[in-house]
Amino acid sequence: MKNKLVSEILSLKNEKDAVILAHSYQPPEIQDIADHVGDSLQLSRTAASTESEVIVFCGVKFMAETAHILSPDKTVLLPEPDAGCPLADCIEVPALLSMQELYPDALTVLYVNSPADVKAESYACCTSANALEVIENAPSDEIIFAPDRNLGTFVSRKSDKTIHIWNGACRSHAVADLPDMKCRMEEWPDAELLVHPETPPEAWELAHAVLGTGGMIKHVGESSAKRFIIGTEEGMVYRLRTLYPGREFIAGGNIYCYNMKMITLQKILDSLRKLEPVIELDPRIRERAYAAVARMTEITG
Ligand code: CIZ
Repeated sequence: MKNKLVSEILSLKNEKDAVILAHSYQPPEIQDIADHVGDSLQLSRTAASTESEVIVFCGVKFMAETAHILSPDKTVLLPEPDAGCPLADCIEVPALLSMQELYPDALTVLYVNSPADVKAESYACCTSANALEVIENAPSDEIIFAPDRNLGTFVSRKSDKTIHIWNGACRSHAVADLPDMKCRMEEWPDAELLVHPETPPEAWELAHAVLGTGGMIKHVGESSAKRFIIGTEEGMVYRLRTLYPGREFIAGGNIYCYNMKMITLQKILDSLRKLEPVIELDPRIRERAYAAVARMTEITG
C-alpha cells in the first residue's frame, strides 16, 4: 500500500512539474520521498530558486507562507491546511502594534515562525540560527523580539541591546521533558546533548550545545562524539540518522509536534491530484512581509 502511494506520488510529481519540500520535523516516510529536506529557511530558499511550477510544502502553514512570499509566481501547496503552528498563533498584528507603540524606538525582529501579516509589520525576520546576527545588525539599540520567549531570552543573554521579549512559546519545545533528558544522559554518558533554543533555559544548562536544526547538523559533522541526544522535535532524529549513518542519535525530552505529523502520503497524493490547498496571501501583505524576510537575507547573506 505504502509503495503504491509512493510510486503514484512520484509519477504525479513529474507529470505536474512539482518539487516536494519537507521540513526536518516531518515523519520518516515523508522525508524519504522529498526532493529536499531542511529547515524552514533553507526550504524557502529552495522554493525561490526551483524551476518547478508547483511546490508541495510538507511542513506547517507559516513555512508554506514563507515559500510563497519568496516565490509568489509558483503554486505552493500545503497538503494539510490545518497544519498550523501554535507558536506562530501566539502573536497577532494588533497586539504587536500596541507593543510597538509602547517602545517607539525599538525595531521588531521576528522569528520566521510567525504569520505573514505579522511579518509585514516587522523590521526583519530571523531564524534560530541567525537571530543574534540580525539583532546585532539592526540599526537600533532597542529591539522587540517575537514571538518565542525562549529564543528571545537565549539571544538577549548574548547581546548588549535592550530586548523586549514577546511572551510566546512553542507548545512542543517549551514543555520539554527535562527528567527524560537527564535519564538519557545517565544512560548514555558519552553522548552529547544538543537542545533547541525554543526549549526552556533549564534545558540549555544541561546541554553540550544549544542549536537550531541547521546548527545541529553542522555540529554533528564537526564533533568527534559518536552518540547524540537530540532535544528537539523527534523528526530530527531520523534526519540526523539519514545524514550520519555511522553515528547514534537518541531522542531526548519527548518533543513531538502534532501539526508536523498531520501531513501524510495520502494527503500529498490528493494535493498533487487536485493542486490544492494553495497558499495565497493578500499581495500587499506578501510584499511587506517579503521586505522583512529580504532584510534578514541582506544582513546574513
Ligand atoms: O525554522 C525552522 O525550520 C524550525 C522550526 C526550527 C529550526 O531550528 O530550524
